[in-house]
Amino acid sequence: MGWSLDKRCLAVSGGIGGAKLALGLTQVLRPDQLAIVANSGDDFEHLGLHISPDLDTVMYTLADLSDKEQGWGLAGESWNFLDALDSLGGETWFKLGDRDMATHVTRTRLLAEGRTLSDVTAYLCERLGVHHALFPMTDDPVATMVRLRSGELLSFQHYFVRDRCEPVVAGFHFDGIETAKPSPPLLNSLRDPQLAAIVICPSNPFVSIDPVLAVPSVRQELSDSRAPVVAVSPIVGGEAIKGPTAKMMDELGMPRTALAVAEHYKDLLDGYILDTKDRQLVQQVEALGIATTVTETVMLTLADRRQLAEDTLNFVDQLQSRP
Ligand code: FO1
Repeated sequence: MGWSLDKRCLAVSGGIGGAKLALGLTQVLRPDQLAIVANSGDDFEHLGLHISPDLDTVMYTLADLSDKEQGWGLAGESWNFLDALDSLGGETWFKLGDRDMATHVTRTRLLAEGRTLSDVTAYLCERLGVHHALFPMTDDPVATMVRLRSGELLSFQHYFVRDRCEPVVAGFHFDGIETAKPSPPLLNSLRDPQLAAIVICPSNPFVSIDPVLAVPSVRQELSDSRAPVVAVSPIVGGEAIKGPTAKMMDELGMPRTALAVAEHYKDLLDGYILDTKDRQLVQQVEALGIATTVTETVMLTLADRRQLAEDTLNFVDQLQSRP
């Protein structure tokens, strides 16, 4: 793989699925070669705490501290705080483990002291031994809202956790996005002359990737960058590996195919990575003007994560850096 030390990669990630590829990329790229921007549209105030679920999911995954079955939260967690909160009649639908609480309390304290979300994330990563750069899409407040077919607007975590993704969606709204500015580290990464790849990880396109792309000027920066933009399909054989992506596509009237996701990202992409199960879609994706490659994209082991990362970077190398 021709990744000389002066070439850099920016990965765009949401929660669980994206974090797996982000981890794979950390296995093949040095800290100064890889930066990860995470969705902060899932962030919300809960019990007086500022909670950043996707940033924490990526951070814990890179720190090798995450609960591997759940994908979010910490391994070996205890739940005494939540039990005590329950006995006091507090809200317990959003599961906050005892060790996880330390992260939320620390983030809330540092934000209250005037630190930016980017700075707080860098502080937490440094304390947890995460050496690759991880930062939010913006330091400004953005709240992903889910518009239901009933017309009701639901906050993301109410939709995702409290209501277990059961309501029927009609669309999404990113509250505050109009005045949000890209976070300084994101802007630095997008404008880095040594940026040689932008990888959209296999996260939910609507509620994990779209909020990042919706931050004003991000799309423009992406198209101005010489770095090829490639995405790994989050849909394999008509199903999402985890989460509500396929259900959302049904409810949005989109076919639940990897091709439909390529069309969703169309204007941005130079390349698209299909799973071997979707090999038959190559011609249709290429008809969109997007180069494709086919590989195993289902990541069950760390070796799978590393392999997909290598396949992704090799694919980028094949794509000419744009003029
Ligand atoms: N996801 C759940 O499905 N149930 C939970 O109780 C839950 C708690 C939780 C606590 C901290 C945190 O950082 C993430 C948590 N998540 C939980 C995941 C969270 O809902 C994210 O929004 C998803 O990962 C989707 O991005």
